[in-house]
Amino acid sequence: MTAIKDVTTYNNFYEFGVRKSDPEVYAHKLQTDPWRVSIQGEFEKTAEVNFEDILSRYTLEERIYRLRCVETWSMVIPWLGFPLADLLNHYGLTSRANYIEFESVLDPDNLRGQRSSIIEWPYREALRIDEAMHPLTMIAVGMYGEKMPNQNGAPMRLVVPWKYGFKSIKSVVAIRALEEKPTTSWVAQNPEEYGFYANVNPNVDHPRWSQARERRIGEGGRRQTLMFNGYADEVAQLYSGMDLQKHY
Ligand SMILES: Nc1nc2c(c(=O)[nH]1)N[C@H]1C(S)=C(S)[C@@H](COP(=O)(O)O)O[C@H]1N2
Ligand SMILES: [Mo]
Repeated sequence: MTAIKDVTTYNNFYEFGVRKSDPEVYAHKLQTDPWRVSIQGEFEKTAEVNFEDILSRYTLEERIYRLRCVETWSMVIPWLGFPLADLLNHYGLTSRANYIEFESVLDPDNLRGQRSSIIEWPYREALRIDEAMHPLTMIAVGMYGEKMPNQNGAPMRLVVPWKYGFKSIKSVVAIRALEEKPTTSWVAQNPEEYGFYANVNPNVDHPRWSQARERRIGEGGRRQTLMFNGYADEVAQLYSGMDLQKHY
């Protein structure tokens, strides 16, 4: 596991600024209480629910996952949470639910990064329904046995371990089940550089750098990046028959 000090002081959370140190410095500005989550779209039951009410429904489990950022650094983090599928099933997906879209908090008064337009705010991400329902996909509410630090996406965030870190959207306020594929923030920002799938793939380079290797935070040297971040046995079948050079 990566040292907790590194995981909480070296972050990407552009709502607080683009420097790795910004989230830890400014995270106290994130207002997490109360925290309302909106469940919308192709569900049997839509809802506006308090984070505590979601939390009280699940027994938390610890999952130690690799996290590989598209920028080529990586970590190993012990998350606390529950499968996203359990939350989706609670509200009941309709037969038209083909994608799940997630939205982060929008609060430019407190989130200084949202006063500049590096991406279109609020931060939005999405998964195909089979990716969202996969047992490895989780909603994390804590790490290292404690509740989630603000800079890591309090009070609840997505964790999708076989995809580049930007898919694992922090501080989620809305979950929408959709029929059509939505446009996500990074795809809108630069579709040549960031794809919808964003599966970790050492054979498909970013236009500006190689994805073959990674720097594990806390280690010297570089490691070989693994296909699907090492989760190929669990997830490769989701993409059988797809050209992963095209669907990056
Ligand atoms: N809302 C939001 N979620 C986000 C980001 C962000 O800037 N804003 N950055 C992403 C990126 S690029 C990465 S690598 C991970 C980093 O998660 P960590 O800081 O907990 O390691 O969060 C992802 N989720
Ligand atoms: Mo990232």
